[in-house]
Amino acid sequence: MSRTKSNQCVVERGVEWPSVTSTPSIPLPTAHAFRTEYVETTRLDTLLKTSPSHVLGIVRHDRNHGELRGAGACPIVYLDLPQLNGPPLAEVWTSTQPVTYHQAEDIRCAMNDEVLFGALQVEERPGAQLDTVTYDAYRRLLLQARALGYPHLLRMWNYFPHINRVSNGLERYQQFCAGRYQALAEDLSGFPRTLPAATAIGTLSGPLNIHFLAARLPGTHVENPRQVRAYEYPSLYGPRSPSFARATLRPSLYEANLLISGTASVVGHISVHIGEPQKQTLEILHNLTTLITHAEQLHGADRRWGNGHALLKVYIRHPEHVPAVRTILQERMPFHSRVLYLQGEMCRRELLLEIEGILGQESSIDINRTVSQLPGRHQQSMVSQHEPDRLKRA
Ligand code: 3EB
Repeated sequence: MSRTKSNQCVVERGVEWPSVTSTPSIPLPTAHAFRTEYVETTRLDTLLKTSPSHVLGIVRHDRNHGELRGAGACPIVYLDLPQLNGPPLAEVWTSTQPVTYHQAEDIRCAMNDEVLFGALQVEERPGAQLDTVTYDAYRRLLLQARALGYPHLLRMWNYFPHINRVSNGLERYQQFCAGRYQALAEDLSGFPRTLPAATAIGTLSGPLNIHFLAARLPGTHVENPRQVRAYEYPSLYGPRSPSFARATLRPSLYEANLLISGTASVVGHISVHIGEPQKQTLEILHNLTTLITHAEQLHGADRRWGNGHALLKVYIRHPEHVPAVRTILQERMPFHSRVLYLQGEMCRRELLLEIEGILGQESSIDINRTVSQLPGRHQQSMVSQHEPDRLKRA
């Protein structure tokens, strides 16, 4: 096992697990519908120039950005979530399949044969209610995704400022939840079981900023046995429950992805370890491991996520908590991962951080398995077998 102690390094690798099996594998072609990577923003111009039709989208975390040349119709998301470690990084979504772009009104979409990456920003006009603004945005994005042939939502990201501020007698997060619930309950087929994984984070400024991943084929939504389903939270947290699943699994021919929602120090439906960033971090790791293990149990355990790729985003309310959180993650992160730290506000005042992630695993044919055992694409393990034990000690 090797660990990189890279205190200056921006994107850091977590603990690397040794390969669990010693069985040789035959790698399949690395075709993928999407992959995400953190790229230094100074490299974006070059990237867009060299692979213009293979970029699905870009998520930037810098407030003072210059215009990107060569971006054309590619959806670019700008979030005022100051990065807390190292040189500015953008999250870049690429595809090995050619990408086509579509813009209708303010919804910008990039599509390939399997998935659609979409983004929209809606200014909140003075006097407008956030629930109405959210309802309208969700209505339109659902309509658009369906019209383009991608009716299945896999993952939603929601950002807006002053998430904990009360206006008109209701916290803005609760207003947001009400609008989102209304639109999805009316229009998402199979609601609430088909709800996608999601993030909702408060930015320091900006419009209501939503981006999402939708697909031609449905994903599998996964819940966390340690947590109450968010869409079944009691009304204590707001008149309408938060509409999301804890994770979405997307299996495909050459790869599998687990899209993990913003995960907080919530057990059951209760926020735990109030005022204690270290303990919240450990609780989140416990939640993540439980979720990943659960996904593995549901969908088969013949995969090694230990040498797959994982991108994590850690949202932190108070920048001064970064060193403590980072020390824990460097020591205990159960898989090989790149971690980006951003300053943002969680939807409950007492939550100090939240971690989301995208795990990816390329298929590889295990030559000890027969071909008949290989429909494998639906039976992919989420983590190396070592991780649950390790995290139990956490
Ligand atoms: C929680 O577990 C923490 O409203 O979309 C995490 C991820 C949270 C997504 C959302 C909220 C959302 O309830 C909060």
